[in-house]
Amino acid sequence: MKQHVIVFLPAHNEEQAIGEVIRKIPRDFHKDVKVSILVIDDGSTDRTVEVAKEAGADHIFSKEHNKGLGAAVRTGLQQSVALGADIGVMLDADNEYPAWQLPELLAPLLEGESDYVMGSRFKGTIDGMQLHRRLGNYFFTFLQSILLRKWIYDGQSGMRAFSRQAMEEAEIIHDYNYAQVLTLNLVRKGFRVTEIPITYQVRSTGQSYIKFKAYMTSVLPAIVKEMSRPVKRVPIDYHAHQIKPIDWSQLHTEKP
Ligand SMILES: Nc1nc2c(ncn2[C@@H]2O[C@H](COP(=O)(O)OP(=O)(O)OP(=O)(O)O)[C@@H](O)[C@H]2O)c(=O)[nH]1
Ligand SMILES: [Mg+2]
Repeated sequence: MKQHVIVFLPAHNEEQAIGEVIRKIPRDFHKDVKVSILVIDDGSTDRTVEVAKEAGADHIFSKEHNKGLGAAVRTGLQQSVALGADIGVMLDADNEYPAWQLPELLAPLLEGESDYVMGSRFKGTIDGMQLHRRLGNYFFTFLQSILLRKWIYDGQSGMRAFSRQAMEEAEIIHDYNYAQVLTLNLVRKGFRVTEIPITYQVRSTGQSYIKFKAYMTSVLPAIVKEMSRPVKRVPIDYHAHQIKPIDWSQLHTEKP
């Protein structure tokens, strides 16, 4: 059965980057995969929405006020389900992540091997990440590995794919961020997580959202809160998005 993939981009004042990101998203790479694009505009005050429309976004969901990245990703998951997505993909709008690797990100879902796929920068290549960012990423990734008793390479990736069931069950318990609490939530519910290597290049435009103090005072307590909550394991349909037989030649795109 044809799989409808919705790629959603959380965006706050990304007018300089979002157009290129949208144009880079491969849309016709497999006869059984349809790709649509949804922008979650988190109260942008610049031309993010206009630029996204011009570049070919199919849906725009605008929040009147800036609510934070965690809230934006929560909305992205909910709206993707509401729009009828079989698979949802979250992609940062700042042009740091390789949109061209979308088929590789989807492959474990389309093969029925995973429910939640993260693009891993530390399994792939990284261009320009500052030392303190790198250390912060190592720390929060290691913390998640310990808490889940499962080795993770990159817990803060801005490129992830979700099965429909994972989107429906995912709970993001704070508005500031999603990266860690979402993985802790889904893995504890029994969803299978996979990481694939991606190429990453630090942003050259716009403004970073990460502020050290806010990150520590919001993210650490949220991790404690998520881990103290009981969550129910979910009966998972392991083959919900499997395409049979998978035509590999169609799932390959070249780096532009
Ligand atoms: N600045 C900001 N970005 C948001 C917000 N909500 C959603 N976003 C988007 O979330 C994505 C990730 O934000 P980034 O600031 O790039 O966070 P990051 O990639 O962890 O940090 P950098 O390494 O500095 O890029 C981008 O596409 C932003 O446009 C928000 O409230 N503020
Ligand atoms: Mg970024």
